Amino acid sequence: MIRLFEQHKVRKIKELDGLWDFSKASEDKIYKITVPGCWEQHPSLNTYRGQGVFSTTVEVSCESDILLEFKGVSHTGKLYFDGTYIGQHYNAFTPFRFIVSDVKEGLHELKVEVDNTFGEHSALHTPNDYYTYGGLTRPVSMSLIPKTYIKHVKFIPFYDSSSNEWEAKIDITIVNHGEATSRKVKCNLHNNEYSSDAVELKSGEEKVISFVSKFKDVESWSHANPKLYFLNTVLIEKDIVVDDFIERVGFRTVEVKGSDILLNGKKVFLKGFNRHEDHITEGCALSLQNMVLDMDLMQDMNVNAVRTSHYPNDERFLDLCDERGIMVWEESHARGFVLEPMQNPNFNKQSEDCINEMIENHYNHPSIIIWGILNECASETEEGRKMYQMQFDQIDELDKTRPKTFATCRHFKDICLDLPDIVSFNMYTGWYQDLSILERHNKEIDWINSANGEGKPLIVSEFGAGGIYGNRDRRRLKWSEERQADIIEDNLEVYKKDDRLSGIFIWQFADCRVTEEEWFDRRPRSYNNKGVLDEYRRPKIAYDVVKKYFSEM
Ligand code: ADA
Repeated sequence: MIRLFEQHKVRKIKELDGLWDFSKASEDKIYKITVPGCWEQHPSLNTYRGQGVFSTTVEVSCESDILLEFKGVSHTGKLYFDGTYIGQHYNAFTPFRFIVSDVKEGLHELKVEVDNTFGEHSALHTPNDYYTYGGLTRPVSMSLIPKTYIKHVKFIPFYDSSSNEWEAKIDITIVNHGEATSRKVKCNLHNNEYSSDAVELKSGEEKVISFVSKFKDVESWSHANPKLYFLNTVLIEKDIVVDDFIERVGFRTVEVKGSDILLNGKKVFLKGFNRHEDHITEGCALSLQNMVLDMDLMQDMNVNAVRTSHYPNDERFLDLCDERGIMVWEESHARGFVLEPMQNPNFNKQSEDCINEMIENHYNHPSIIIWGILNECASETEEGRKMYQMQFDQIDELDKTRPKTFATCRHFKDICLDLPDIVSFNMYTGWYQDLSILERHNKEIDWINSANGEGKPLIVSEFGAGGIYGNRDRRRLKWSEERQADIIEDNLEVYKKDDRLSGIFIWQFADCRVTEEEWFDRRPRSYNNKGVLDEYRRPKIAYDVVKKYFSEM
């Protein structure tokens, strides 16, 4: 399953999920690896870091241009079709697609060289406090597309308070890979219909057809009422529908007003978790079943928000957030870089590509209400500031409808708090620092107010403690479940009384695997053990503490 709804009823699309052949670079042994999946699921490959080749055979039912879409390859994929190099993509967490023209009817070989090694070539996937797996880790699909097809549909809702009506701007991008031609476009959303005049397209031309319309009797999207609508767009040639593109959208606005975050004009308080895409049996390639389990568990703990720490998430999980009314802080890919790795010659371009692909592909999710960047990176340095500024400017170019933030840990020395719309800070008082949580919290906010963050919404973007599942200890020593629950409760006790806050995110939802290199000595089991559940989704004592507090906040 690629999305939680059907995106095409006319365009022929085939999911290429299943068992692909996989061989490690320069080895003949063939493994059968599931797609989506991680090669680490195989007992002989569960610590393999290197290159390898995935291959499968695809059948094309009639001569056509084909569109190959990969929702995620970890971390670099080089694509070959019938032995011809087609292109490549870096970053496990954003989708990419390539078109192969004039493919004959019949069987064809699809090959992907995959690399999850570390080094200068990989500025964002590095030895880190999470694991970079290897594989075709998100869904793969092949579509037969006409020479002129719909590339993208963007839905931009806004509310006209003078007429008390929802309006939206819809941008439809069409590409013509054939001879000069003309097409018409028709859109339908909840009995609101729009038809364009004939659109002339030169050969090779890409055109955006936009229109703005009021939408009668539609309901807004919110946590309490996550109302979604299908936006059906069709491309018409001589009265025949030749292509289609279905998006699922919601009518909502999000804005910052003074020190509040407003959803549809009403103040919201975000309470939730930081969640890595990581699971004991599936690595980062979570199945829909396990995504739904994570969502059910979070909602059982009364969350209303989730932070996709520290990278763009699988679109099926974002679809779940849309359906369940879970508000999302989606984050571009970066965790914990001091200045030196940010000066990797690939860092800026790989970051720019990730942000472009994150926003272009995830823009229509109403659940995403905040874009985040550069978690705990070098925001205390002038050179780091330039990169924060550059990335925030890039987001502004792509989307002015959502507030922006970054999570800092450069306490008392951050020089970038004037840049984000929302000030977010990661605190581990009670775990890394044995101080009074209330005193340390107030000292943090006093500093923020003195460092150009005053008057902005505030989010405690991370707080928590380590607890190893099954480590029960009446002495409540650190790493026991009891002490983890105590520290989380002590923090919640402070935050629930502070109405200066607009949100809190616990670190973290579930334990996740980390890279041994550089991290094993600080991470028992080579896991980040601050999950409120372990990697099998077994709840720790802290689970019921969170459930209780979040039910009251
Ligand atoms: C940081 C970081 C998280 C995680 C956490 C921890 O705040 O943002 O990714 O590493 O610390 O567990 O210490």
